[in-house]
Amino acid sequence: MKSFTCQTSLLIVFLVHSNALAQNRFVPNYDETAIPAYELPPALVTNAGDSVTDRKLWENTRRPEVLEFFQSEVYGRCPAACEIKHEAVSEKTDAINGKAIRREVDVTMVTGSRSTTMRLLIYTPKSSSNVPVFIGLNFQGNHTIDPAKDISITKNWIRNRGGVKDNKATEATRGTAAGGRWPIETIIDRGYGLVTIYYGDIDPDFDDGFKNGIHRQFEQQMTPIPPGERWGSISAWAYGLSRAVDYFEQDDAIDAKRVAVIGHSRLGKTSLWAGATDPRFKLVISNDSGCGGAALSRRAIGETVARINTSFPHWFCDNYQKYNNNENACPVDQHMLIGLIAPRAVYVASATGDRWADPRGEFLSCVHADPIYRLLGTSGMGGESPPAEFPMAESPINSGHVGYHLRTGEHDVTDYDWAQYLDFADQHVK
Ligand code: GTR
Repeated sequence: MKSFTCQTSLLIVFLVHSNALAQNRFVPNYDETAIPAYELPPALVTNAGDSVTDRKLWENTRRPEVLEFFQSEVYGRCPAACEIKHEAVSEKTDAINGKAIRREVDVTMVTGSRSTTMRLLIYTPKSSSNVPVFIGLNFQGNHTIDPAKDISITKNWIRNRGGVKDNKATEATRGTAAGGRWPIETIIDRGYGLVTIYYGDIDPDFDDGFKNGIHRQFEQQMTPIPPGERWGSISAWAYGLSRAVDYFEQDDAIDAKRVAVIGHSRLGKTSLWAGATDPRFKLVISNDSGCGGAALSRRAIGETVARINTSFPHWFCDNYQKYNNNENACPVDQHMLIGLIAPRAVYVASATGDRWADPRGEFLSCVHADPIYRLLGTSGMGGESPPAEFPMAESPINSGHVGYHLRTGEHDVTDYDWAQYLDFADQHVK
């Protein structure tokens, strides 16, 4: 009897515990009919309730209001631009089958006695100068985008994935992101340069209360800012991208007026925020950026605000947590992030197998940003009005200033994606 009681109570404890676990486990919704009721905040109505019907009211009133909301409620406030210094590290004049000059340049961001150095890996076509460039952060180190043996390997913290152990990059990971993600030769053949930076040079991607990376450098500048509004890692990475453009202004090989910023996934969220905050990015590309990127948060399909704030609390500012399971209370949604880039060109891409990022929600952000683009004198997504239907896979929408495609396949960057970006760049930055 005693043992029966003991077993029974153990069973009860087990059942209660597993039930609690199940309740905490996040189960994503993928059912369009189960989306919560929502109304998007109006992009073209000022906080005072006035309809924005001309460029002046957008530029002077509504755009600053929207930017302010994204700073205080979503990504956090960045410090002002700092001084930069640069130093050449290496140069190879016959890279990429003799077609490109490949350089490594250290750009150091300086504030008083503190500094952070990011290493730029730069490819420019051999036969030209002052070229338009793509810039994109990479996940696992500059040496992963090209198998060349003489690209330096970062000593900074690296996420343990793709064969990385003990958070250290090694020889074994050279070239592991080459190819579809970084088709260097194709980019060079099309007349563009390519610049990449390991994102961990700017801020390591883990939650440590902002003790490291560029966050540490700006501790003092952040003190007067309310804690909930201080910059998260997405803001920090975007800040680094802007400082890279500061450097481009001093590099004759690169035309700092024709810069396209590209990013995948969390780095796609970053490219959108970089484009929203720095008008020097003439084309902004979001590859599979999903929640906190191009996808409308209010749909809560796949990854949600609550889920992303739980898994990655350091990406956004602390105020963003207010919108966990409470998206309707947020004064902005992600179509307004795309609107902040207007009238500059933006391209959003999704993949059919990337339901976690909500492809339809990414498309709808473009549709709802379209009126801002039209107000500013462009044709938005092209045609007389934005498309009424979610497009089929491999049917890019690219005739206006807001491009979109859905690609068959998984969460990744592929040759197909790059082919669309290069065509779009030919129209907007070349
Ligand atoms: C996932 C995250 C996504 C996306 C992705 C990535 O785990 O949920 O929002 O950013 O990581 O960046 O690889």
